[in-house]
Amino acid sequence: MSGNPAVSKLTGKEREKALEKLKGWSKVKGRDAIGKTFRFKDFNEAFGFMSRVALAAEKMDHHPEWANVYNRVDVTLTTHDANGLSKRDIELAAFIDRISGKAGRKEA
Ligand code: H2B
Repeated sequence: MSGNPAVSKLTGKEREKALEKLKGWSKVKGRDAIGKTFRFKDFNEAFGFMSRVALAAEKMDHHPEWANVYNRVDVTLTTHDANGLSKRDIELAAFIDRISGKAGRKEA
């Protein structure tokens, strides 16, 4: 999907600045997206995290691509309407980091 003029792709400088502020997010290979893997104590904590993100995402009308296996949640952020990374992804990433506590860790 593309074509919502309200969201535009970040320019080179904008994305550099935005990514500097985020910890542990890395560029996804082969697409204009960022990703981070979160590990929790158990499934209950992982799913609690996902529930909190889901409620915020719905409010923001900006939704993550993600997968969960037991205590692990792999999150990918990109803006489908912009065909790439936009400031909405940065905002959602910052929110996710705030509520994830110390759980977030970059995948080795
Ligand atoms: N989430 C993400 N990640 N990218 C989008 O472009 C997007 C979205 N667009 N959530 C929203 C919903 C749009 O489809 C609705 C109609 O506002």
